[in-house]
Amino acid sequence: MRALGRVVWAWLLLLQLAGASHVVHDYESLEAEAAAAAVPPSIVDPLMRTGYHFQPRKNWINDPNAPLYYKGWYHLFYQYNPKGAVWGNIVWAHSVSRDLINWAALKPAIEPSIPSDKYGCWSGSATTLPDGTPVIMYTGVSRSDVNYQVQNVAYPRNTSDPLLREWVKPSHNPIIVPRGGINATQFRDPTTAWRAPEDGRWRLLIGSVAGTGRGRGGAPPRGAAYVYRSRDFRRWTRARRPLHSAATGMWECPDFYPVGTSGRRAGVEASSVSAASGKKVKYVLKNSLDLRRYDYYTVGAYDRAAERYVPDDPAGDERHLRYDYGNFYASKTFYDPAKRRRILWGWANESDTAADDVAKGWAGIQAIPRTVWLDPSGKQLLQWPIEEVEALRGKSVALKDTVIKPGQHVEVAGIQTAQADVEVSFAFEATSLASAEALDPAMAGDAQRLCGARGADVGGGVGPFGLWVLASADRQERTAVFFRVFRPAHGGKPVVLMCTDPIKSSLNPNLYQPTFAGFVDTDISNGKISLRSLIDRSVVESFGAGGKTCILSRVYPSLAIGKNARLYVFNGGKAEVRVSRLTAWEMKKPLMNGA
Ligand code: DQQ
Repeated sequence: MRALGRVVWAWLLLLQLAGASHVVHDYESLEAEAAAAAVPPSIVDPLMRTGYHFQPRKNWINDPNAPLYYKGWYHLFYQYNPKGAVWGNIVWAHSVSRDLINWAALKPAIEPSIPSDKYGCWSGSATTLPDGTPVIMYTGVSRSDVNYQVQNVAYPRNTSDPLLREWVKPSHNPIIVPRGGINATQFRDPTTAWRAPEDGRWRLLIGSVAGTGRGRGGAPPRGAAYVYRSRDFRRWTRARRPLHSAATGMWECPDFYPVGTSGRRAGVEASSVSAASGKKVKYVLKNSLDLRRYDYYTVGAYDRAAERYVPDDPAGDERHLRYDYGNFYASKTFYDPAKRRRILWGWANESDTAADDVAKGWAGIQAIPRTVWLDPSGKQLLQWPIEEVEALRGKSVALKDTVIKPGQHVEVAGIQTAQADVEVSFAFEATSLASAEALDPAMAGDAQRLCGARGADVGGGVGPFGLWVLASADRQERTAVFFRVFRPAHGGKPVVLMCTDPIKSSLNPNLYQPTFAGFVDTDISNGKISLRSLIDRSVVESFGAGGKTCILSRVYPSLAIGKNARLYVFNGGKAEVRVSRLTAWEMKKPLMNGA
């Protein structure tokens, strides 16, 4: 009881610490625009504010930075504008949590204060030194005229403070500057460093471009992840060649880490991998493509002697595996020593207008943290919401062995579903695969185009089947999350498409409502597939086939708000589909930075 009291007290204290308010003063023109734009009331309705996704009390947020675990506390830093709901004045906001679900805001950890970060404290990562001290390396913008980018470090002032409230920038900053042909305006977002047990040297990556101009035939310049090495975390030298590069344009927020090949969920701490144990791991290289604003990764091998990375799939850089086929960017993983897992954080921007954001007073959330591990095939990652999120589950309803006939829908009633967690297993007769639609070869490599052409309301063979979430009672508004099965033109195994179609998600006409889609690399010949959707008022985060394909979508209903939001299972195909089991839980609101 006493212990519980202490925890509650600690939370109250932290909530007080979080109370510092900020003044909006330099967004007059946007504010005026917002006032003139007759923002639909639903956008500013507090019921549209996400309930259990990470967000501060107000204002703009983007990239998650330097997630780490220290003395019993999880820390998340993030890009934050203390002065308004659009990007600008960027500082590192700082929040702490015991469980990755309940968060308390502290004062910003890193703000412009030295010549080498005077014009911005941009993204970066944390590394835990051998004595347990975390060190942050981040990008500082040191000239405003050309966005000149350098890398700085910051250390905790007091390592006995588990909340790491104060960060000190040593006088030897900046510690990495863009020399030797590096494009100084495209040189940012250092990764967590790793140390090879054999030589004790630190390595890290910095996102950049190789060369200055465009490639042949107007191709974008090569995105590049440069390797820097150091013995003392102070003097860093660049390896001659980048770890990897590809003709994709600028690589923001690179991430590079080992994953075990056993198929188990356990994570691998990068500095624990020796030459010998390296045989039991593969590596993941992720880059955030500035040109597309999506996060792409490949799985491959790391040649430690040559300091080079080679994707297993030679066409991997063009094939574009994504963490998430929706709105998810600038992500970053960290190794959680408390539960020996690797956790992925990613930023989800709004899909409304900047004027809407100013009117709401907030913009941006972080996706629910996901555990990531290597699929047993070795070809891709699997992702699943961290188990802690299940502590928020409240009242539930279930469906069992429910047949959804072609063209039918069934309501999942009895709980509020504006803030919910839904897990569903679908089944259909394997013989119905004969009625699956033919796959247009022109779209066979482009899930998004395919879903754009064969959206949720276009009848099919096997599928579309799935969920209508955040739906109004008359279903005028609804966001469809669904699967659709295709027969490839030249035979071979059926192709499964997973889509989120928000075309009908709102009566508000001013929204960006693209369909999002990815293929699901699964064997559907047994007629079974699962779906989980985390619904949170203006976000739907979905995990297909146990986390093989993930799609996060921002939606802003105008009718399906609060108690008026409904949930349905639907089947728009010709084949009968059975819900073997569906459970939907109401989700409670955790402590969220005083929001
Ligand atoms: N956001 C940061 C940059 C990074 C970009 C600036 C990615 O460091 O490249 O806020 O969203």
